[in-house]
Amino acid sequence: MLSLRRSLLSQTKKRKTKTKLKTNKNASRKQKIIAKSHQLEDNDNEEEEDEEGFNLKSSAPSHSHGVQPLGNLYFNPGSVNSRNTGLGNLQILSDELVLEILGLLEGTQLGFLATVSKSFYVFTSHEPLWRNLVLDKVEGGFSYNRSWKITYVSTFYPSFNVAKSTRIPGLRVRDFYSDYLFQSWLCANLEMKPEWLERDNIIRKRGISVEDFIMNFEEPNKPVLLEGCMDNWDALEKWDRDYLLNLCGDVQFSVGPVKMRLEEYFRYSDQVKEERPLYLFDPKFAEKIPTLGSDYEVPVYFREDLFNVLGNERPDYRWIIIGPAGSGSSFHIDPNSTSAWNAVIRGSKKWILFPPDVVPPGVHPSPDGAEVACPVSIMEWFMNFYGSTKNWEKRPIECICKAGEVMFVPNGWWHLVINLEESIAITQNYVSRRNLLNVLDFLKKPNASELVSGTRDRTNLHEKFKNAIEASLPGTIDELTLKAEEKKAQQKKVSFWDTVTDSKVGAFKFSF
Ligand SMILES: O=C(O)CCC(=O)C(=O)O
Repeated sequence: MLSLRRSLLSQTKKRKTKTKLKTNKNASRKQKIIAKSHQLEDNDNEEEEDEEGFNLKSSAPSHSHGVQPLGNLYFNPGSVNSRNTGLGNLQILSDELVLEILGLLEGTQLGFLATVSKSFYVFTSHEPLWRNLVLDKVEGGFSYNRSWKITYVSTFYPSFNVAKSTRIPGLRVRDFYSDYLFQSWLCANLEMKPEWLERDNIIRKRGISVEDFIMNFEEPNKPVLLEGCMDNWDALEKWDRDYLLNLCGDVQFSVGPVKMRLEEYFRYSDQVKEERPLYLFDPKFAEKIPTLGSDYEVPVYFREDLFNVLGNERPDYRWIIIGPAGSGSSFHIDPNSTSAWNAVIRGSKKWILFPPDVVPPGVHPSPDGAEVACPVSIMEWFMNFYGSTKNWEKRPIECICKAGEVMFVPNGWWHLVINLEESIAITQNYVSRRNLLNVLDFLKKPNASELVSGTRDRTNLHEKFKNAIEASLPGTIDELTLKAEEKKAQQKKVSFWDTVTDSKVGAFKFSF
């Protein structure tokens, strides 16, 4: 592992993007970077390592065109930021805006612009620009080759000898300072810090009864990690790369905005070094490859799924999830107010969960709940916000979920998940009697057309679901409503007596 050592304190700007609820995009960047560029390291032989420093992955490239965080400029008196000189009149624009404008260009135009100045060379080399071009234009019909820029060239100009041109290492530009570009590179190449992984405060259970699960976890809406409840799955034994590649052949799976064959996805995930790796997340895997669906079975705790009454009209509910280390899901709440289970078949996942009444730091949902703004990447959230959860009154629940273990994610809980190694998992979202009323309430919100997901007919889902429940399980909604009202009344009573009694000693308390 390469070590980054202290050479500056640099405050970077917030990067924000808004995304639909239950999607994986994010935004907001504010941090102190304690790092030094390799360019500076060349002139500095100090050996001490800063305790707040970060470790880079061993696969990290030795530099990102020499880009340094802005704070380093102040360590080099007399130097001029070549970011500005090379941009001409555009230098007044923020890095985000420059990249936004470059994002409107075609690959050939970016190529021409790269020859204008060193600054344009660095900006036009920004990998997400090339990734967007490839994903927009070829919708999955590409074979990833070392970087998105090379992939673009080899896809659209197959006669161009990329092998020869890429033997020449990328240019390293002197005196180029940009927090935005530096952080993007840093987040793509950082190792998870051990202290981000060590907190483990989830309740683990093995072999509990369904009644126990309902009473202690599902009814009170609390997460739990269930061990041993997928031991009988064929998937646990069989699902390695060879098996899946053989079974799936040319079938295409949903990977972010595109569709990819498994072989191409693994080719990509073996080489990827980016801040937000593409994640394979496919809701139709069992329809495409029925064997995948029969290699696992729903754990006994989650067998009641009332959305089944909708037959083919039920919203998407099960996904196969495959991703390399560093891929994952940034903070979100699960769709349609459903609860979920997530079973790890290969690899391991770090989970962080906050209860419904605690919005995680750095996460900003819109008032109607339709959009969420959060940090650009999971790594960025760890760098900038994880530390602040240490002193929070309502600490998150955290754990590492390993192969063979199942996480129960109760409805309404915020959660973030990062794969610590290449992982394969199955997740299902479901509605049981415990959250039926919640789900019905959610589906009839005035902005249901924006909130409801996983189905085309968003506005009518409430009516359809309610009618289908009435037809299949007559009286269930009324019965549950009555029970909920009784519970509420009971809670009110308790809280009144709590005000006049000391519940710990069972005696009255008086206050004057
Ligand atoms: O990346 C993962 O495994 C977590 C998936 C998840 O959070 C979800 O499906 O809601």
